Amino acid sequence: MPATVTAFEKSPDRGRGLARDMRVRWACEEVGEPIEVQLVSFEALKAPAHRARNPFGQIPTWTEGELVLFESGSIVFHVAERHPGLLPAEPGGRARAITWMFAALNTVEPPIVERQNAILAEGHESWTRERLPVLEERIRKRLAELSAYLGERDWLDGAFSAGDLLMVTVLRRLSGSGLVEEYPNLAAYVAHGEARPAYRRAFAAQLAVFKAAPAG
Ligand code: GTB
Repeated sequence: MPATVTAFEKSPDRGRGLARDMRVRWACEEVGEPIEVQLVSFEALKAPAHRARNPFGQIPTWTEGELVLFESGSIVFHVAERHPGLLPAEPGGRARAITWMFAALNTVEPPIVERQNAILAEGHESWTRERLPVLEERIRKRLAELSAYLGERDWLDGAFSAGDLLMVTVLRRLSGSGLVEEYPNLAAYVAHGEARPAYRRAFAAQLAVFKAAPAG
């Protein structure tokens, strides 16, 4: 039986593939692992049945028989570990790809999440206008460092890996801000990820959910 992944019934990103189920969908498409997607309302996220899957009441979760996982990075790692294609077999390359997974989630994503929270949750506060440039400078620092490392490389370390998959989804969270475009090699890197057939299938699947949801 395929594993079940939870996703927003009605994603606030309006089908732009910015919510974290997109990472899991993409990883599964890369390795050919079929999944069932269970759509969850905001109310249901905080109900005991969902908190039994994720104590923090968030998507995505992964249910595979008795195994229940949460945290998108952990789920992507679980998928990548059990199939060829997302982690190199050679131990050094594998360890470096895992390092990039952590870098995407622990070093690059936090300031991006801060900015998104400032806009979505604190946009009405008087101090948000002054705070945003500070948050954007923090993001630029990380983007500049990543851009300098990436240089002319296609991917972060040799072949495409779960590290790239997570990094591309993290950078996509800046869509519409113009920040990634300040670093042409990062913009090209994101476009390269988005051009992968597996990415396109995953994107289409989450977009179909948004299109099928009643307006409002
Ligand atoms: N660290 C966890 C992980 O990586 O899985 C974080 C999970 C998480 O933040 N999930 C969010 C959630 O369930 C959805 S993805 N939020 C509901 C809640 O906390 O009550 C974050 C997200 C939300 C919206 C947009 N957007 O509109 O663009 C983008 C990303």
